[in-house]
Amino acid sequence: VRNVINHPTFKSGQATTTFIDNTDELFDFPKNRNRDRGNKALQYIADTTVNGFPGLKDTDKPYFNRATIPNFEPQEPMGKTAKQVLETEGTEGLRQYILGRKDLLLTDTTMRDAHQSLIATRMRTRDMLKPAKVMEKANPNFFSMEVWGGATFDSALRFLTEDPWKRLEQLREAMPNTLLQMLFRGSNAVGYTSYPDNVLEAFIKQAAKSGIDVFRIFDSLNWTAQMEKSIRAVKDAGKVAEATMCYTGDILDTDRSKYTLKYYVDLAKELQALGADIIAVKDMAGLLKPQAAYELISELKAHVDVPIHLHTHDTAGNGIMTYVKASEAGVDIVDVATAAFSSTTSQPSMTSLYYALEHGERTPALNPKNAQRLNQYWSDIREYYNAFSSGLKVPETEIYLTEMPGGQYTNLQQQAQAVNLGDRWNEIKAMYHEVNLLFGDIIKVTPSSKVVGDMALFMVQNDLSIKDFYEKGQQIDFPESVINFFQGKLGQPVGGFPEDVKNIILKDAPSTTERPGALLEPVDFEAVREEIIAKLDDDDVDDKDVLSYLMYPDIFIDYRQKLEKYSDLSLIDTPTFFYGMKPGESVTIEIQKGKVLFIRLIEIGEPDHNGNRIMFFELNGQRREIIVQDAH
Ligand code: 3PY
Ligand code: ZN
Repeated sequence: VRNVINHPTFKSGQATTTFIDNTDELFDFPKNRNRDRGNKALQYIADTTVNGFPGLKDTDKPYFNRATIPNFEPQEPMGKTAKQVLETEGTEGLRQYILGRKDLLLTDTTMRDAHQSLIATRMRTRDMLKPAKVMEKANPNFFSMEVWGGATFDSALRFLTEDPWKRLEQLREAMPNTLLQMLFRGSNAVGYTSYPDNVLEAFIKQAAKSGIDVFRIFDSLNWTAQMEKSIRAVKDAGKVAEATMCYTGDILDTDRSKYTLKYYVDLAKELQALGADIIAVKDMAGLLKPQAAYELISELKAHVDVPIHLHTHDTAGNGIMTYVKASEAGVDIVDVATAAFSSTTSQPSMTSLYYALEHGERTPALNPKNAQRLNQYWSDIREYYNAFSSGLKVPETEIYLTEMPGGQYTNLQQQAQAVNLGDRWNEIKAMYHEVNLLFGDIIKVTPSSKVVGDMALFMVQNDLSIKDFYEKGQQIDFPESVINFFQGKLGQPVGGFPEDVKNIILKDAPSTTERPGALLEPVDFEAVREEIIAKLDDDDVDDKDVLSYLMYPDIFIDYRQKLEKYSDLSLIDTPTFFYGMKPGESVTIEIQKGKVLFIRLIEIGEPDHNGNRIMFFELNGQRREIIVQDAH
């Protein structure tokens, strides 16, 4: 009826008796995602209970403590926060504010790199949102919180059925006085491939609008040509361009001549000339040893006048020492995580660093007691995700040889397990090192690190040695990512490609030395919107959806279909989201403020001859039956 009375023909009084029969659009009913939320949630819980969560072993739901926020005494900020400075005095004011601080400033990576590097980026928005407001009150003096970018965008859509944009906007609202920071992969944005310049620009503009203040922009080969456009776009948006140098090798090893102290100082000068507001040293694999940190930071401070922000991973166990030496050399900001999400492949612990620097000139303005209190919450949250922590349990100094990024470590291990090479992990790591040398000793960070990882897996899987590569390579088809890399699709590595290796890999395939983004046609955003609407048969597609689709086309469509089938899954508690329910168990889902679904699983029926099971639930006291196809 609503379609009829709102139709222009009807409104203008021109509808005749054939109006309904001849007007097809009257039968286009708007989708109502909220309709029948209860049944949709039950369907998700039933499916997960019977068939498990993708990628998790079939286990009974473990018992978890309920993560609650402990009491603490709110802390007063020391004058204006960095966010307030940016808002009132702009990027130049912020630069001076950072340089004028004596204390070592901190960025909290718990909600981005830390969980990316420890639990395969599986942390859900609800677990971040719950403490977000109080984190700002407990510790208002952080320089920034890294909460977005890197793999979080992909993971939210692909594994968590969440809208990454919504996460950002919710965190923005919860933390109005803190700079929010993201990791931006230069020409690869938050994906693994190059995007046209107008996509990068639109993405940055939207991210700024949705809440990002500080953009850490890197290129996976340190090729500044691929960072320039993004730096410009961030500055045009009035936000902070943190241009990044990825650190690899060892500047103090005189046998290695590629990534030297001079190389980094020259690169920093170049980034400053391109308009960097801050320069980040991104030590993604945790290779920057303490003494090297001292020398690198001292030289950078002597040669550039923008602040230096240091990022490391604690894989080898020397992270705190590296930060202490960097602090002595005058580094301005460093990245840390809450203790429960720190150490090994993640960042060093914020409270460990605090105590390492206590009573010194550069003691961070952290309230360690509050940080410890809130860490109780994070410890319980970490338990929820235990099944995804397959990484290191202890420091691994072999990383100095392997040079594998913290964010890749758990992922590659999972990839190896998926192709039944789990027990050859040590061989894979050794091969990763050999492949890196074969490729000419490249910077390894997403997506170039994935190329090295894919090749290492391929070599081990096919029992190939480097000698075999040279002898039989002409007859071998190499993985697609490796071919793309040698074609120049990720850009140009420092010192170029080794020609002999390139010929063996490419055979007759063409290659380019041009910037890949310059070869791509600009995207017509309206045409893409139409394409999505057609695929989804739903015209509820906004600018953010278009950007998500451009990053991950199939995954975005899949995400929207899951959303349609199950409704908003972010409302389900994390243990139930991953493990479903046990017979006899009750859970509650608050679908709106004050509107709560009480769910009890009564019984799981036996499968019929088609493998269908009936799941008997109680929803707000009423019996409901849900059918699930048992995929076992
Ligand atoms: C990412 O690009 O996701 C990274 O964390 C690189 O270190
Ligand atoms: Zn990192």
